[in-house]
Amino acid sequence: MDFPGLAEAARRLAPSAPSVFSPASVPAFKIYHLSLFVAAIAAAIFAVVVGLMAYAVIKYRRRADDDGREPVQIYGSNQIELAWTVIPFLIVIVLFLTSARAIHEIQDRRMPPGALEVTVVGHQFWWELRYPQYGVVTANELHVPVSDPDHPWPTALTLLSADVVHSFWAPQLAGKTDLIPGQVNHTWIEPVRPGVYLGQCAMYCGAQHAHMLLRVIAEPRADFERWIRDQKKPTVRDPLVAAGRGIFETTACINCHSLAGTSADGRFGPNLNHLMSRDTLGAGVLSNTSANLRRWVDDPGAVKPGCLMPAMKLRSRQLSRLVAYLETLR
Ligand code: HEC
Ligand SMILES: [Cu+2]
Repeated sequence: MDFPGLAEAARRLAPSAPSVFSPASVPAFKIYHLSLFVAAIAAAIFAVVVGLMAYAVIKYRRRADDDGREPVQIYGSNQIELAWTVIPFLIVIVLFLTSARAIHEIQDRRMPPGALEVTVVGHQFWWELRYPQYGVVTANELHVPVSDPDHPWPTALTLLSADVVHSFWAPQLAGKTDLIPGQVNHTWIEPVRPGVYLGQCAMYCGAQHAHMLLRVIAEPRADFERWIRDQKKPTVRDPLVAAGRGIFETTACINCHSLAGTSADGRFGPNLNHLMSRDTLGAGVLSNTSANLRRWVDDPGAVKPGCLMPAMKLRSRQLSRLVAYLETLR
């Protein structure tokens, strides 16, 4: 049997290489074009300098009929000195003006009314993602709409930190912006192609900094709206997993995690609403399968050494029940 839908979904979900050379979002295009322009000027300077050097080396090489006397020396030439001062100066002015223009276009962009707003809070070693317009909270996987040039729908990001300095960087979508405790920073992305874009904390923040991964899922408008609707639905409460829910609610899980419809309202760890709608666990260290979920809850430090969730030392049966309950959070 053929599953065209699945193949399509796989293609859409396969993340592309997180390279600044394959931009997919409006600010990333601006940065990319600027870097090409700067590289072209640098390449032209390189070619001129190396070309003149090669010319001099070859033209004035030692020859068999050299008479051993020093050639005529030239001292002071206003023309040459003027040329090598004025030309570099003009080049610097051009580089300065083009960079200033790109920075202005990115940093001072006025967001159209209706832009999606997301608050990103950096935590040691995961990303908290809040959608104040919709009352949705999630972690590590940032769903945003694809913007269509006729109806731009950019995403305005407000960047905060709960602990130390982190940095938000999805190379295909925008330049880096730091998340600094006690300071509110802003940036924006505007993907123009659907896809999964990988990102990474770009400021060393502790033991598991390298595993503070981010996935940005840019979806066509309808898919994004469906995702929001699904996230707003109450999490399923299956009576068969009541035992697992009991374990969750009577264990320290609730002090660190929030879960709508339960007594859990901690903010130290990721919000667990619709946990199973995420592709990964632990900010990208594990794919979100039932075996991995069990591994994670059993001993997160074994998977992500130094991460701030302790091993809860549950007995195997308790763990099975708890995981069965978590698996209903679709
Ligand atoms: C001391 C606070 C703390 C306690 C207690 C705690 N957690 Fe966590 N939990 C965290 C932190 C912090 C993370 C994020 C770790 C990271 O990615 O670096 C996390 C991550 C998770 C994740 C992965 C979420 C995701 O989207 O990646 C799950 C699932 C989870 N915890 C379940 C539980 C369960 C179930 C319990 C109770 C048995 C529990 N936690 C107890 C702090 C805690
Ligand atoms: Cu970091």
